[in-house]
Amino acid sequence: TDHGTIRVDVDGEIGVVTLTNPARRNALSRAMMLAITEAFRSFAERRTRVIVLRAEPDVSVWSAGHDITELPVPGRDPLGYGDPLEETLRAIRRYPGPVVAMVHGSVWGGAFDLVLSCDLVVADETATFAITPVNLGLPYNMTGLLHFIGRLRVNVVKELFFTAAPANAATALEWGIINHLTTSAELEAHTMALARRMASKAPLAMAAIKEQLHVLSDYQPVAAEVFERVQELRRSAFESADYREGVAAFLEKRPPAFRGE
Ligand code: KGA
Ligand code: KGA
Repeated sequence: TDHGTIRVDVDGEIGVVTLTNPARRNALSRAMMLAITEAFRSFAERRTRVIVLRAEPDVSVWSAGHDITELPVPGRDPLGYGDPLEETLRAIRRYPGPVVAMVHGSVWGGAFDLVLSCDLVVADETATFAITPVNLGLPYNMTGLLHFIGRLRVNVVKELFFTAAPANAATALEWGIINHLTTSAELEAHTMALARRMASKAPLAMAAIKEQLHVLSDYQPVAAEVFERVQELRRSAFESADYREGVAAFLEKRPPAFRGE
């Protein structure tokens, strides 16, 4: 199946979603996100046991993250509940079987959230991981931060968010971003062997265990007053001149000049 931005293949009990828009560095556009969400819906109907999410071989960028040209204009929440990327993250997290991210190349911004929303991550030595909202002046969202806190230590999450610096593959392994680090030559075979092993196991037990792990790790009770205070902080950022400047600077291919207002 060809959705333009992705390719969907079925290899026995394993579904493979390949990001196929290297000209845009696999930026997570609305079209691509709707195609992935739809692919997961049809995998679920066919009871596909395990899903692998990958880019094409030999790309230097696995994904450049949220399509910056499609970010909401300043003044609106850039990562609202209905954002197509957020819908895709939920589709992956709710999928009743394991989803494996297979990473060759660099992973940026929302694509890092996408990778962490998969159940396992296998990467090769070219993989790097950066979370970049402070380059754009964009206040990241609560569920997104919870995705990071649920997978990584808080000091690691803070360093990633505060520096926006890419973590290389060795660091990613040490920090627990990835399950396995392989050579580029072995990446695909290693990932598919792992997927096949999981695909041979009992799917109902698997689905129940995955759901329990998510229920136990994906939610944090937050008082209404606390949520509103944090939302106010986020609003002061997404209504700021700096957010406008961050997006404009990317589009104009120049460094941003932030002023804290
Ligand atoms: N959104 C929209 N267009 C993008 C894009 C993105 N995220 N990333 C790249 N492009 C476009 C880019 O403008 C260019 O278009 C083309 O893809 C090739 O990119 O051909 P055009 O019209 O000029 P480029 O930059 O020439 O490729 P490169 O030199 O190989 O560099 C690749 C990288 C990935 C290093 C570079 O494109 C880059 O820095 N992209 C942005 C990475 C980023 O900061 N992403 C975070 C997006 O924000 C996000 O996900 C959130 C929600 N966040 O951080 O909070
Ligand atoms: N329950 C009941 N009987 C067991 C048993 C078990 N978990 N494990 C071994 N036995 C019996 C086995 O049937 C055999 O009986 C004897 O102990 C010697 O085992 O002599 P019998 O009547 O044939 P066996 O298999 O001959 O020994 P071995 O060749 O040395 O192999 C050892 C292992 C541990 C590799 C093998 O016995 C094995 O695979 N056992 C099952 C391991 C397992 O999967 N356990 C998980 C059980 O489930 C569980 O704890 C939960 C709740 N869970 O996973 O969610």
